[in-house]
Amino acid sequence: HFELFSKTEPGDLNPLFRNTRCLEAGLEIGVLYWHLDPKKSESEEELAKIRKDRGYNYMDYLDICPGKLANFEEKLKNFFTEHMHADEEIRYCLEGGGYFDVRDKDDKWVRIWIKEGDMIVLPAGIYHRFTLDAANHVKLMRLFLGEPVWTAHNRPQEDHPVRQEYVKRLTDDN
Ligand code: KMT
Ligand code: NI
Repeated sequence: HFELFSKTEPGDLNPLFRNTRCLEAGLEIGVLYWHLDPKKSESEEELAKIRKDRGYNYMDYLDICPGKLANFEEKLKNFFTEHMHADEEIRYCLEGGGYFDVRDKDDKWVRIWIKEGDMIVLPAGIYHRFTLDAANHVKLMRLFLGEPVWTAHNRPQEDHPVRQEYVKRLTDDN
């Protein structure tokens, strides 16, 4: 069963999620979204609560920027190759922006434009990819439940048990 785990009002949603199709897609495919403000202390409390509620004990930062990230081109190429993970992918955008493309239940791309303050959780098993926007820079907080595993499994992964579980949830719900 999926829920859009958001305490924000619809007006607080970023432009992509404000688009009805994308909000519906988010609900159906299990993508979670919050909008926080990295400059406000209330957001630190809200982030702490999300982390506590969902068990996200691990945290680090990733600066994706031509001069700052080793093997920038290669990493971007991998990020933009359609893949899934055996765990949730949790990202909080602190600076800059980028696009998460996720597959909807009809296997069409849905583009999620994240900018400063946007926090997103992609469910385990969802196919997705990522690229930078015109700013060509993003600073992300990466969260994880337990010891982090960043392994990307490139599509196709129809035999992967986590993929099968995800697809089963999608079809059970619809
Ligand atoms: C991943 O698995 O790291 C991605 O999908 C890229 C987005 S965050 C750099
Ligand atoms: Ni990924």
